[in-house]
Amino acid sequence: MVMTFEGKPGGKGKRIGIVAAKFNDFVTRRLLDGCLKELLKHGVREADITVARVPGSLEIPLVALRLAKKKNIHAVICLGAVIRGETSHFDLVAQGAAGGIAHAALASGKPVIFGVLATDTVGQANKRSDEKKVNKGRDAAIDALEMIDLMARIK
Ligand code: INI
Repeated sequence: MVMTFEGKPGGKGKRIGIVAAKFNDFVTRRLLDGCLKELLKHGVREADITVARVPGSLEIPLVALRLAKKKNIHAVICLGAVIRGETSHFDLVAQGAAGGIAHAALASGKPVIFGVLATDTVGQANKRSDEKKVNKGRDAAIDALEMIDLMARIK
């Protein structure tokens, strides 16, 4: 018999940290809105959500690790927007953020979710942070809750 583990995204009693970059705020504020709404919809209490705003995506990993190491935080969600058209060092910023966020998860042993958009154009970033349709902040909220449950199931 194959043992299969899968998490379910329940928010009751869950304490979540969110780190959101201010760079490209016109995108990240919509990711943050989508993320917060989804967490509340799943039963996470407002008082159990901590939000930290950092200058840019490169500052996300340090703060994500700080939050993830806190006893009273179950998972951290990282939100940012790196847009190629706007920067020549796109790859450095995108890869630095991705590597640092993965490190924060491994170093803390908790889910640290990658909700950083890396797009070629502003149009693509807008499309992935839509209030009504696709919103990667909303997806990141579900991923965080699912991962918390999955980690609890795998002892
Ligand atoms: N930060 C982003 O979040 N997105 C970007 O597109 C971006 N660009 O274009 O450079 C960006 N740069 C800032 C970087 O994350 C740091 O805040 C900065 O280098 C200071 O460490």
